[in-house]
Amino acid sequence: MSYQIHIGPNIRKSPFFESTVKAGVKGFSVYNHMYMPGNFGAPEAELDRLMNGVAMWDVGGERQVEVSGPDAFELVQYLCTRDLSKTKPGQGYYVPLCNRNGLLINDPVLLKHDENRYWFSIADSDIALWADAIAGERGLDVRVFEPDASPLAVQGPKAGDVIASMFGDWVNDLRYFGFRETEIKGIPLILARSGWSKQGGFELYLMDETRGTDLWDLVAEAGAPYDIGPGSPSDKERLESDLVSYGADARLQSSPANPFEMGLGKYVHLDRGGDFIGRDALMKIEAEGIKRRRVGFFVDGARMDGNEQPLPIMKDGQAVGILSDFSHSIRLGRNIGVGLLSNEVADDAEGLTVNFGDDKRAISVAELPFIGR
Ligand code: THG
Repeated sequence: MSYQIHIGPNIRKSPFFESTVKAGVKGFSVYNHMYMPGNFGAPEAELDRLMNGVAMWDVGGERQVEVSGPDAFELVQYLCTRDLSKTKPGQGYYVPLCNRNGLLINDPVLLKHDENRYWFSIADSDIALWADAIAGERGLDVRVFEPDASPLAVQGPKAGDVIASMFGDWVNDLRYFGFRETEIKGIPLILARSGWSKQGGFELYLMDETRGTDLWDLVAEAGAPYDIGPGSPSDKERLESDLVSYGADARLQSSPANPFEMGLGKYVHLDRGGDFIGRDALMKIEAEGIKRRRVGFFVDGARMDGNEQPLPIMKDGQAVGILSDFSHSIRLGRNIGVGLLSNEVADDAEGLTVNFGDDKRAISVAELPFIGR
């Protein structure tokens, strides 16, 4: 059985698209209406580069939503549950976003360029339309738009060596989520210490979409002595490290969840003063207490690699939670996953099962993160 996603005008190509095709991409997913490489046909080598060497990932689908203008801070603060009063230019912040019902709609990194200019580096959901409508309704003097900026991630323990060899040793002084505007060979970009793994690394936000191939080639060349190679955000690593995936672990349309359930309550500052989107709903959710929470799972039995949709977790014939994502952890030698489990069974989480088609597996609760506590 084989399928094809047609290349057509309703899904965009990343500026690194041609380079990833040349590098042997074997499968794409779609993220923010853009093709995003999912694998290069060598899962072991791809994972090994991330864990022990250095990998480069086309994550151009992590689109930027710019908010700029005199009321930029006011709008951004109104959209975020997190208190941004002490934020600094040149620094990024993880800012889960909620709708007015207190449900997660995205979990971007917010880059603060200056007091009047911000980028939301978004996960997979339409944020610009939402943000611009709210700005309009509130009469705020801002522009909300998608700038020409496409991240290329360089991840792994040797990422620092590669990036320092290209840009200089100053890159190692950047704090986590810190960033600086720079250029290389006339290619404008923002260099950040960030990336969706706990193996360390950087992201280069290309700011001229016509130069994707040039930037890709420069990184590949600088990385060659370190055996750099292509890859993509790793499910295995993110599960071991417990990074949240908006889209897999929670998604408004298919598995709605609030930030307290997801373990993201530390980014919800209800008593910071001032109103914000979702505040009333989140106050109520907090007062009533959550009924389920994010936990890790071990899935018994032979090696299994991932699911497409959240799966119901059963106990005594009742659905008591969802397994949102799982994979085989090579480091632990076990199948691991994350999901949401009802409080009612959390204290006595024996006898839990998940059906993978006809294959019924026992699962048990595990402490998060699996690795790196
Ligand atoms: N890089 C960029 N944009 C992105 C992502 C990225 N947009 C989409 C998606 N990834 C956003 N989601 C996350 C989720 C977690 C983290 C980063 C982006 C992350 N979390 C750390 C953790 O949970 O330990 C740190 C959180 C914190 O400091 O508060 O790194 O990867 N450009």
